Amino acid sequence: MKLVIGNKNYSSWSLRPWLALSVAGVAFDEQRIPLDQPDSKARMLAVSPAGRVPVLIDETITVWDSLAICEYLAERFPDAQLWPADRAQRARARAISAEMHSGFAGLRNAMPMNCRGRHPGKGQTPAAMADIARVCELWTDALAASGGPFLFGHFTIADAMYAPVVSRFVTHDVPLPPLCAAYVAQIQALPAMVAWNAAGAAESEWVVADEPYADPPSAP
Ligand SMILES: N[C@@H](CCC(=O)N[C@@H](CS)C(=O)NCC(=O)O)C(=O)O
Repeated sequence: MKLVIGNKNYSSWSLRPWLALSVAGVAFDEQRIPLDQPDSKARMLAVSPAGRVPVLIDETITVWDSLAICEYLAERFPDAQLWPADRAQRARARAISAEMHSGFAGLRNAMPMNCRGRHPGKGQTPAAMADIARVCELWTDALAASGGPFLFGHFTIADAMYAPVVSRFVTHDVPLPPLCAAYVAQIQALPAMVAWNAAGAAESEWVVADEPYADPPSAP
């Protein structure tokens, strides 16, 4: 099984299935296609008709789109319990995962994922703050109902879907209520998340669109 991803520092969509695979303990190969390079699009099109990452290749099966990949993994590795076992909880986990997948543009645009960046206080536009309030509301509801430490008790796809939001909150030092701050710390402390962040920090590429609050690196 191979997962094709973008830069670990920037590719929020790639983080989701990568984290689901890693926390589930599935062995997989990784192929990295850095974003925003002259050959990025051609390399992505060579592995997926959608021409974007992430892409999962499981022998003859190719799955693209982060949520579709996570759904495939849940079906392929049922013992990993990537969705809650309870039908009502599963429905709720799917709803908040879909809400993440199709929404929160205000947050995404104003606070791009940049694991190694630290831009406290930046990006607090009205649209981003409205999205953050909704994220806090749904995290609080899920954590209060499950008792934590993850949104539905144990780690599920819902946590994977919100992991890039966690990363954005850390980069932009978003003020959070205690329960949400504890959840951010819980996700950041996952060994897989620690490994992803370290790998992202070690990358040398600079993607201008994802660095709105930083000066470009000086030429060597
Ligand atoms: N909805 C897709 C979005 C995938 C996506 O936009 N990926 C970005 C990288 S994070 C990409 O491939 N960008 C390159 C491009 O659009 O050319 C998913 O969930 O996987």
